Amino acid sequence: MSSNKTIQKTYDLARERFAELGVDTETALAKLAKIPISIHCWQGDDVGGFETAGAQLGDGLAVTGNYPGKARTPQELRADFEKALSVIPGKHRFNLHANYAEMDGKRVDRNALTVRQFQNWIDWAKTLKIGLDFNPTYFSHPMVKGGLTLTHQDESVRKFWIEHGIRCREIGAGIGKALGSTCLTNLWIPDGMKDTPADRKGPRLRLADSLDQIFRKKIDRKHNVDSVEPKLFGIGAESYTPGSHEFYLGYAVDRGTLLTLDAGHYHPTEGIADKISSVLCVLPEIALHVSRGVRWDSDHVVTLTDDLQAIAQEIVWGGYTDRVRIGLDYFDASINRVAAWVIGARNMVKALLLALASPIEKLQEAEGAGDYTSRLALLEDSKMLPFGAVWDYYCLTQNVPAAETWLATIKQYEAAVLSKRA
Ligand code: RNT
Ligand code: ZN
Repeated sequence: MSSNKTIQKTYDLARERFAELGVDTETALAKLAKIPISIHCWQGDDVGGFETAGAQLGDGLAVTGNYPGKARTPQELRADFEKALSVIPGKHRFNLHANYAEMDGKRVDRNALTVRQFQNWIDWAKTLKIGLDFNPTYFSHPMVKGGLTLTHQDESVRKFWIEHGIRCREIGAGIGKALGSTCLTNLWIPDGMKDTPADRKGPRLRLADSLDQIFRKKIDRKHNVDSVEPKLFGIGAESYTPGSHEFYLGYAVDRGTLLTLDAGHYHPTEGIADKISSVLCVLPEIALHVSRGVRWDSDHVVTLTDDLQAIAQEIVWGGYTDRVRIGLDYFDASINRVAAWVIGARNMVKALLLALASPIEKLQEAEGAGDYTSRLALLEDSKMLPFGAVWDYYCLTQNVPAAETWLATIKQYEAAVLSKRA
């Protein structure tokens, strides 16, 4: 592998090449260092959480694979994530789910959780100087009845889950206040129907009412902001999802929440990139769950696809870096989970770098002049620019391994730590 000197030399040449197209790579890297990615806790333990040992995942979510070494305790998950962070350039956030509560001996049910069950996470985040985000957990629980939560006909079921939503916003506010960094509390429910419903309206009206109860209390937006996450379908809910895109888009606009666009939640060929500027015409802020569906919402590890690049381009080229909270959402249990975190997160950062170092001014100039020939020509030729040299240099300046060399660190960790887990 290249020495630091080679990386520097290669970068110096690359920098000149980018400058020829009007791109200042120094500015691009300074901007890149300021974009946090909210990295999801649930890749580390297959969405298991720590409420009860060996919780059964279901309710539309599925993790496949049984690669050894998954985190079995909060301590292990924290250590694994620290290892991942040590090879991801930039300053990022950690995205918790309510089922990662630490009970400290006495079991607290979802409708009674408080920030106390997350104090260890807060203390840990403080020592790492990172922000935390949060999610209510509307799955893997006996009160999910027939796959339904906030839309259930039975008021007692809805009430339980409304209380859970209320508690989670309070927890989000507590987290945001304690860390001095606004927490995003993102709400997704699995509710839906396997087969053709006879009533599409009722569940939606109940969902709107449940959400209104959850969001009734005003919370200082400095500490917590709320978001709602639409979905087209889930396993076992193929025919109908009350919380559809149109439902939540309208809800977010009307009630002033954020909207979370998950890359796996639309028709298989429908990307979320084009939705970003569309919804940001009306919403002040949105959140993303960057994921990769393969044939369905399969939550594969994020790779550097055209879809990912289109998402990053829209955020960067639209000037939206302060209005889009970028988060990751995938879970793969068939490979080393720490590596899965790293690969997906590094790819997200790479995609942002590609967008930041693109000759966007020249592209927009050509477009403005109606010269679509030049636009297409430059768009295609710019794909051959020496981005790799800039990426390696960025890793160097961020004190993380460049190119493929990070893997050795994770393999060592696997041999020393992960492989010893039963
Ligand atoms: C499910 C949603 C949701 C979950 C996480 C675990 O389809 O994408 O965001 O993946 O909350
Ligand atoms: Zn999601």
